[in-house]
Amino acid sequence: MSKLTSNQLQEYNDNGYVAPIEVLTKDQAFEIRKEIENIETKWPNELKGAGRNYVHMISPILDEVCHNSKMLDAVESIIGKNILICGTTLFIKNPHEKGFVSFHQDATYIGLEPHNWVTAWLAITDANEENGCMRMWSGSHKDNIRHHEQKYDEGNLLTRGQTVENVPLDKTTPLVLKAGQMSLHHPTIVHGSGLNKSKDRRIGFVIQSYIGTNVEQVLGKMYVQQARGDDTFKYHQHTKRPHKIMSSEDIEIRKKANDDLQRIFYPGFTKKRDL
Ligand SMILES: O=C(O)CCC(=O)C(=O)O
Repeated sequence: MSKLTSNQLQEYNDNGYVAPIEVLTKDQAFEIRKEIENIETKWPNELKGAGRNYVHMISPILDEVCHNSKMLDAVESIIGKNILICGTTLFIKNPHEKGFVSFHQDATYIGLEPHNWVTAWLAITDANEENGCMRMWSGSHKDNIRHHEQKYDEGNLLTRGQTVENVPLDKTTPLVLKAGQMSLHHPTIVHGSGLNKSKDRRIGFVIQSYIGTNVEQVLGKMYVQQARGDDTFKYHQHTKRPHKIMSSEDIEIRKKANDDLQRIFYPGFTKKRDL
């Protein structure tokens, strides 16, 4: 078992995140990158915009990552042994593009209650200050949900450009990771990330999120897989794991899942981000 140590747990409780956690070797991370780029090459529209969600449903390789025992051991230390995979997202920032993520708290718009869940950000490439790694406002998870402006600003990778304004940058810490390492962050920590100013892509594969089976979706419907333990609550629709890349059956269920996710991200909003 590679559970979090008591120091790591303390770090998570005090700061709202813990990192780095070793998950994959650099070569294994590179294999994941190749899988992502293989999908982008063969199915060019599949991983654009909303297509960056629920990617584990169409690729056995990405699916396998979500069930990685090192990730699950660490997650279990935080949310307990009954764990569901409730969504994945690729946060890709290509060089020379305007992608950034405004400061926000995930719990504000994702509809998962209570907050017995944690987000795992796995670095597929290195993530550093030059290529726009996440910046965390340590300790901000201890406060309530803050006001978020819906800014819809160009390049913002968040759906509605949800933004906590006036975050003191000097109080935020860059979350630097090597390819294959992961961070875990709390539902209410304020975090964001800047532009990629390097010459290569920055890719994060994010399990968004691992949830305890006691967590409900209060804004709509999400599709889950059992990662560990039992689901006696049965709040969510369970889906089966993919056995081959892009099977038509998996594509269909992913489309449903993504349509439902859009309804969660845009409740009552007619304006949508340009994809
Ligand atoms: O990848 C990024 O830069 C931001 C990701 C993020 O906001 C998240 O995983 O909650």
